[in-house]
Amino acid sequence: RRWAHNIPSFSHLNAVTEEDLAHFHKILAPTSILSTLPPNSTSTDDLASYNEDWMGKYHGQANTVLRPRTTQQVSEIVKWCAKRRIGIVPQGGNTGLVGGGISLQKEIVLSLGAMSNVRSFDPVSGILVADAGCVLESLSEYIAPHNHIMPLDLGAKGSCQIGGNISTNAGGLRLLRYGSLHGTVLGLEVVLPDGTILDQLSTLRKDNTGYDLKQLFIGGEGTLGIVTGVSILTPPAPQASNNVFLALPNFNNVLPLYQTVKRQLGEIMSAFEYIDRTAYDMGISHGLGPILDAGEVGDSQCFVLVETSGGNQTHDEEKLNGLLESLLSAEQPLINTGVLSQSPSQFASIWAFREGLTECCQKEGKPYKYDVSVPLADFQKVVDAIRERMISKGLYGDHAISKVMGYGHVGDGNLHMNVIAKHGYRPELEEALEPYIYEIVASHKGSVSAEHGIGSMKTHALHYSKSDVSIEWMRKIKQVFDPLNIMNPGKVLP
Ligand code: FAD
Ligand code: S2G
Ligand code: ZN
Repeated sequence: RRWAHNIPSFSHLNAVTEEDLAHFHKILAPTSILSTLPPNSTSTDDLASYNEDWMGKYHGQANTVLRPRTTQQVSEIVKWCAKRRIGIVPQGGNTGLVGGGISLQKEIVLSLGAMSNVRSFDPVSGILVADAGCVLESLSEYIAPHNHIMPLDLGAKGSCQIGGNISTNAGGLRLLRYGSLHGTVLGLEVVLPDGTILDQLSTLRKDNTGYDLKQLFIGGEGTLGIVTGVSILTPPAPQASNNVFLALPNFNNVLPLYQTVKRQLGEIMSAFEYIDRTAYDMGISHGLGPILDAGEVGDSQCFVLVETSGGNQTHDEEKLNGLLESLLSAEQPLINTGVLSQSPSQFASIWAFREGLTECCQKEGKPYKYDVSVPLADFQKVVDAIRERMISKGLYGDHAISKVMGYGHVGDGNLHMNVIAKHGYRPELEEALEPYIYEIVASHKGSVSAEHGIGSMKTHALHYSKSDVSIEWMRKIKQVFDPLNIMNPGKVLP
């Protein structure tokens, strides 16, 4: 059984009893409750999707899942759990990658999935107010006819919820252009660990009155309260979107390429993604693409996807064609080959290649994921150091670690390392990887978690990226909001 690092003892918490369940039945409709306890006696299989994470790496033991439909119901559930000292794991789309949404012991899972109404959308300002359980992709579809887009996009869009995105402060493929949720979220409605409803669902662009409390819940990973409502500023849809997919002879060309692209495309550049050759070959082997002619790709060592979002299709295409020509005609071409998407479907298939890599990792085996921030110049060095490490430990090859690869959001300095365990997670593999990888990242003055958060996976690694003083004051904030430690206990803080 793969579990989080030395699971903390929740001696301060109680498991759910039939009496608790009877109380939940007073708050919720029967269809909103799944529990192995009588009178529900749901089979554990029916709870499986709530007790296992997207990667199949974390396994919870919750015997009760509650699916409230209103903020008031969330508040009443939390009040009862506070009184009875029952742990609560808020859960959205369960696509998180650090075990944050999976129970560690007998906490209940409080799923926001049944709270999926759009409350309002103003097509003039682009301000959207929605329940936390709205799936990201469905919000995109809701505002598209009004020529607006969500300010974030990620491969999990079909399942992840806006409340979960906010709680993990998800970055994704559009951060370079539209910034982080710390800037685009205007207000939140949160049920605090004592059941109080904190209604800060402001739709004001500017409101400089007192401490900005909502920022604590953005990236709070469900440890300070349950986000039930979101007010977010959505940008107008770009009039023209294009993308190019480029093959580079080697990694050293990425930096000069990034500088050239930024200079030549300027304000219309909206994404700059990196894919190393191992990840590229994996994608091809699982049917992604093809995007480039294999002959022209030759022994290219890495690939870059650049997207532009501008105001004028023709103008932007001219800029991109000019860029491609200059790259290919240079004395020392920075690229071996490249393609500019010629149609919406080609545009989509280029993005599908990048977004599909995460799924491919799951098909290859069980991935150890290290979502880190390191200086762009060190991306390849860090990936190679991990591969060397596993080789030196005799843990590289089909019997253990079959692939070590890197891809990610260059513009954010965010590298996603995926170390694939072909035959499943094994303690000796993790022991070879951790804390080695965290020490490497720290030696590059990086962050051990760029966008996926800490969850239960990295509580022991927080100190590599945050000082003792920082961690001490995070504890104080946790103590103020959740003195009973019932809200997602064992997550984020060591
Ligand atoms: P869950 O996984 O259900 O929960 C995540 C955390 O938030 C948990 O700690 C949970 O307790 C808490 N939580 C959830 N909902 C609430 C709520 N309403 N109130 C309080 N706490 C809550 N991440 C990126 O940043 N960038 C990417 O590019 C990216 N790509 C991905 C691609 C794929 C294919 C997958 C599977 C994941 C990817 N992720 C990415 C991970 C991303 O963080 C999660 O997918 C997403 O943001 C979490 O949303 P969720 O609704 O699935 O939350
Ligand atoms: C991405 C998803 C996680 C991973 O694709 O940008 O955030 O390591 C990642 O594939
Ligand atoms: Zn990412």
